[in-house]
Amino acid sequence: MKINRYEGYDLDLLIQEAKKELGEDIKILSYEVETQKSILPFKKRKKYILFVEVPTAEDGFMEILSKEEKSHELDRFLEQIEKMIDKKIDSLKRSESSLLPVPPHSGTNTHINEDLSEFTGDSVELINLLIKKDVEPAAAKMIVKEACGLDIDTNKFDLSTTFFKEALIKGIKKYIKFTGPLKIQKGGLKVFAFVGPTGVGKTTNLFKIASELVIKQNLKVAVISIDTFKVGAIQQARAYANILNIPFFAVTDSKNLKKTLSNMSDIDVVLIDTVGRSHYDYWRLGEMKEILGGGSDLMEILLVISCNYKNSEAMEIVNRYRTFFPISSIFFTKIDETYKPGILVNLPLKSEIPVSFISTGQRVPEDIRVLNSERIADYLLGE
Ligand SMILES: Nc1nc2c(ncn2[C@@H]2O[C@H](COP(=O)(O)OP(=O)(O)O)[C@@H](O)[C@H]2O)c(=O)[nH]1
Ligand SMILES: [Mg+2]
Repeated sequence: MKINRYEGYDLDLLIQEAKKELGEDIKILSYEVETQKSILPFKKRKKYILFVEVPTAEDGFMEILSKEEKSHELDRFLEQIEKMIDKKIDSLKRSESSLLPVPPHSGTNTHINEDLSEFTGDSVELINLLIKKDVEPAAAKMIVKEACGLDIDTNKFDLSTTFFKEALIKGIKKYIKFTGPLKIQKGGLKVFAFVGPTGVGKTTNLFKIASELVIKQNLKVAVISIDTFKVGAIQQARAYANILNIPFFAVTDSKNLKKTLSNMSDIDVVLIDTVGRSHYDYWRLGEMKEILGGGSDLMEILLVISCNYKNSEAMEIVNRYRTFFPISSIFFTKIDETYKPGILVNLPLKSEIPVSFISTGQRVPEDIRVLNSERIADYLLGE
């Protein structure tokens, strides 16, 4: 017996394909389902593997095969079935483990057990919507409550506006501080340092800001990189600086940073790029604190955090970095890579650190926006 194997994401299409190839009366032996994981949870999809018997001429001759040949044929068939059963068991084991309870940070169904008894009407709907977007329940309630009044009939809180966006803006404004655009004065040196874990988008976004300042605001900008750890990272920053035709310096200690900064009399803004240190690496974070200390009185420190992070992970990063650096704002990146942007609310609300910018993609310089309450409301209400 010969077995054909068809792989694809639509079982019906696979059956059609088999029929096209082998005729209408196909014999389906079995099929397997594999759930394929993706970094994006909503992109999870099922892959099917369909096994169909191929009606060969040999099958017709089975009757005239010798007893020995028949038993060989049977052995081969049984062997194939055994293999298929083993594979099936493996795939069942795999799918069983993917059915384990989802950790609470994912936000899935967390709203079901949430006590919303003090709310009624639209406010309940809005709170549940926020929770689905991974806003922590307590934060969702605080924000929505801000836009509520007491309903006379039920004596419960309900939205005092019919517009969700308006309600959210009110709550967000109450609890989250926004720095607005960088505050820069021509002729007075300002220094901004970008810190945060590796790969969050520090270098890329520093240059988005540099481009805006140089091209649109006609300011004199210099870039200092203290990124001495990640191989190639200085080259990346240097290449961007060359394109913008702005001065670029690589610095490895605090003395050198102080000296470099003291020679910036004709510069309006210095942007400092740093190496992405693991937030668990106290030694290296301490080393970076040491170096940045060389420009401390002038400096504002932006902590760059990717919206991809789980809430608990992001909070951990903020807590660790803030023990080393006085963080002036949180700079969010990669909003385009998540559809659950609750982190935009949870992090500033819990940490009480203001937020500054949001990076919306990889394009330099266009994919960056100053973050404000309206934008956060749009992200939370977006599909
Ligand atoms: N999708 C997406 N990618 C981004 C965003 N910001 C930066 N990146 C990408 O993330 C990667 C790491 O960026 P990089 O600036 O080198 O990170 P660094 O290690 O923190 O300096 C690069 O491929 C960037 O293009 C963003 O907002 N969205
Ligand atoms: Mg970098």
